[in-house]
Amino acid sequence: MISDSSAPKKLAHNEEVKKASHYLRGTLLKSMEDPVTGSIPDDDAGLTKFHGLYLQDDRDLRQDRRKRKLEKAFCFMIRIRVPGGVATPEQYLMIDDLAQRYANGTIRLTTRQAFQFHGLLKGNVKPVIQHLDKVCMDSLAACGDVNRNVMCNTLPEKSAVHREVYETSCAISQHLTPRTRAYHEIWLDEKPVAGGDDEPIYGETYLPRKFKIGITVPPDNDVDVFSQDLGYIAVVEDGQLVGFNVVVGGGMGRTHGNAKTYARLADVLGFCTPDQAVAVAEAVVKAQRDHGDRSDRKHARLKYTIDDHGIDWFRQEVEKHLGWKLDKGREVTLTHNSDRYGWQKDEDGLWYFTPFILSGRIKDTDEAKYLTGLREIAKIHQGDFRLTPNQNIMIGRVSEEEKPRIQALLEEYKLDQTHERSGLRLNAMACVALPTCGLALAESERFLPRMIERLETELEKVGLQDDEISLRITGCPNGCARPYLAEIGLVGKVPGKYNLYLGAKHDGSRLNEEYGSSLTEEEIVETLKPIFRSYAEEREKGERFGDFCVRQGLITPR
Ligand code: SRM
Ligand code: SF4
Repeated sequence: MISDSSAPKKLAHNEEVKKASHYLRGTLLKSMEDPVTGSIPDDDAGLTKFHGLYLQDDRDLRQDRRKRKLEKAFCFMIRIRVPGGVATPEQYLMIDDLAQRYANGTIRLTTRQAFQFHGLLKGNVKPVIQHLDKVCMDSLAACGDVNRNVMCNTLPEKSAVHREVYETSCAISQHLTPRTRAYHEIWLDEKPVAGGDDEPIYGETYLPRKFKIGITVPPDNDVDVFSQDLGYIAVVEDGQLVGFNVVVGGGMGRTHGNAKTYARLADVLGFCTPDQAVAVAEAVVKAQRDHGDRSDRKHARLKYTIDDHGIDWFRQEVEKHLGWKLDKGREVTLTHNSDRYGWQKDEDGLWYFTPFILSGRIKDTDEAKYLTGLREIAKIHQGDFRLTPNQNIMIGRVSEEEKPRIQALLEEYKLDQTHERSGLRLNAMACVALPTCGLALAESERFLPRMIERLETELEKVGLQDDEISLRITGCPNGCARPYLAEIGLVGKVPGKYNLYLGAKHDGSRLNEEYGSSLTEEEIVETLKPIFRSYAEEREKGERFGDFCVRQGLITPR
């Protein structure tokens, strides 16, 4: 049979669910109230993502519960949006309180500057959302086929520029937040409003796939701007923000064994002024809305739309929506995609402290009580908190007067011990993976401490303990900790085995490449040992580990 390539392709099931959902309502109200099960039907579970919720189950308990003929230990993960990554102490205290009362007692800082709770029982979802609303926080559009949390460089030292780029990220976030009242009706018990819903930007089927935006200010690239569907790189002249280089089509997600899926860095689309940034975001979103592949979710991100049609075609589509032409991108220099720890001062004389939080998991342990410590800080803090793109939380805008009291609490709760950490540890991230992530093929967050310890031992032997080498681990190839932008990336293949990637550039402008496949912990260490040794002995002055791997021909960048 001859296939007709011009025939319309069958839409992915999610498209039907979105269309039938009446602007993200589905039967959610009813299924969330069903006391018989801790779960909800699949189609509703698809819709909860747009409300910032994931239906999960504790995978550690699966086997035992199966044997005992019990349903899975269902629970919800909620992702709380923090546009631009800035939260008030009052909001932080609410997050802390809700984590204790309704979730598993820990707070998870994500790689996109959001908060997450794990282990919420179905009946606790609504009270949590209602409490969040009291401090002007929400989880709407934290997940789903819409624009997600807009990321923003934490930029402590240039307060005036930070204010502007932060305001831009909030303006974009607000402009692209879905207009449906479903969230307010389902979770906040608000009455339907006359006239019904309208989604002027998205339409009733929203986007073909998730959409991510991040803004950075050179030389920082903490947001990994080239991994975003849409990225803005600030152009600052004489201390003034003059505009942004706009980049499009980045993404990390791929699938093992499927070469049609790949990580991709964003291309430069052009330059816009600060007051054009929101319009550009809307135009890019609309172009992807109309041309993204709605038949195959593995081919639906903007990166594939651009590769299918070309960047020049895409620019024309965006400019059609804009009604004007983008300028050419300007010269910018990025130097690092990491966080900077310890105290830093801004141009207004305010202080910022970034402690290191392993995998972004804020909890109390026998060794250190970070959860209690940050709570005590939030109780007296007059400034803000800034969630970083590397799963840390910065205590921001501390006055000279307030600093000694904050410092005393940092010491009391051992949050000030950054200087005792190795360069590898301070540049390490891991995604959540097991036991909550339904897609995990291997451990990640729970594997990271051990992997760091083993590699630290080897690095110390060759005198590299202080060298900044980035290590990012994920439990599957989806790339939630942006592992393809790490100098050492480990990506889960099956339980206990990982693909090893080497050679990304420390400024986030070059992807790494696969160096070893399906390696055990022991094999990873044995593979890296000689490379660490030759790096220590043969590197050129100032040469970073990723660059060394490329120069030595260990991998060939694409
Ligand atoms: Fe992610 C799916 C966790 C950042 C690419 N991600 C998931 C889910 C929701 C699993 C699921 O669909 O059932 C994970 C929930 C785990 C759990 O138990 O909490 C999950 N992703 C995370 C977080 C929490 C990882 C972390 O340790 O911080 C991050 C939350 C960010 C946020 O606040 O919004 C997170 N995810 C990312 C990033 C990094 C980024 O955006 O900068 C990526 C790679 C960038 C990209 O999108 O290309 C990422 N997550 C994915 C993908 C692959 C998407 C793709 O294009 O193929 C999936 C799977 C999917 O969408 O089908 C996914
Ligand atoms: Fe889960 Fe994979 Fe994302 Fe890790 S990378 S949180 S295992 S989806």
